[in-house]
Amino acid sequence: MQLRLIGTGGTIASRSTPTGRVASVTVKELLETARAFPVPECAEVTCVEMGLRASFSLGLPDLAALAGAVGESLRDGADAVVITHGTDSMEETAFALSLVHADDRPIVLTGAQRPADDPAADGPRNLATALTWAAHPAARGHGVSAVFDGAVWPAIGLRKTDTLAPAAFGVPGRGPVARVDDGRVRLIGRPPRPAPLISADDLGRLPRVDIVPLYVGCDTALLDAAVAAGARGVVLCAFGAGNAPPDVTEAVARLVADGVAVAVASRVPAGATSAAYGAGGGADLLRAGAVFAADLSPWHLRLLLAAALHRAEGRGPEGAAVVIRDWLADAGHHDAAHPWSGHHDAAHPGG
Ligand code: DAS
Repeated sequence: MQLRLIGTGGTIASRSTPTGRVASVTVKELLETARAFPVPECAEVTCVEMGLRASFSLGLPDLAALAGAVGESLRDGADAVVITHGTDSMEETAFALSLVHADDRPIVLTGAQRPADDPAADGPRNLATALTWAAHPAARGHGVSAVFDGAVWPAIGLRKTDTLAPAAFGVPGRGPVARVDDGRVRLIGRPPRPAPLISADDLGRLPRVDIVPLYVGCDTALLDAAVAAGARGVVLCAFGAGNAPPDVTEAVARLVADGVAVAVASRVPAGATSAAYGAGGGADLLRAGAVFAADLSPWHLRLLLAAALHRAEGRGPEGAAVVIRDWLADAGHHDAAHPWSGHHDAAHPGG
């Protein structure tokens, strides 16, 4: 059993300094600290250092490089890849990798909420747990997952749900796919796994997609600014199940007509979007040409929309919407058509 361990930095690799926490612990050192806990004895672990970075400073070219390193590790014959990563953007990296990798061999991310020099550091145990899950036969076919505080979470739907607590992650509305307790794996479920949409290199050249939050009293200034900055797509972080004030909905119709793709996620952490309300709300957003994307978080939907625009090159917002709907169906979201979807593609209301 060959495991490849890739270090990218984050709190798991950080120590306190007079100017704040800074990543300075190499992935080899992290592996040594993890050996204080049960780690798979049958596995030979080789380490690759990709940089000691805070995950809140990563960009898509960094994710492309990481996806490339994962692909290289698999081509080298690794049976699984474990990545140490900052928690702040782990959900985006995990989702981005899931858009790229089709292999049955597991890709597992982990990190820590407490730095390496904390007397109660959680990183060593998390890393040992991640190695145990990665090496276990039950992990095969799961695609990308994240291991934290004994729970194994799927990449799709993953969210950081607590700023500081050791149980930092969750998939709202669903449970973990497995638990690992004292080196023993307990499998809970296996969510559907859509086929990859893009290559590792594509990740570094996706079109710009911005996320625009909606809030009481908001206007269309941020939406227009995103498009002026070059966004080819916008994700609305919308009210409730996917509603917007009427002037935002009017602006969405204008943008879609101009070839800008608009997708709808919710400000609410759990539950699916649903194009239910008129008076400028979700039903009108749907008629304006926005695509609804089940319960994807704004951060995941931003990556999915960018990948869909890349895939649908030249086919505009409707081409991207088709890619998103197909992907959502493969991910298990089988929504019935909305009777109120009006003139806009009533047979495919957008998830
Ligand atoms: N919040 C820190 C972490 O958990 C910083 C980061 O994401 O890199 O790693």
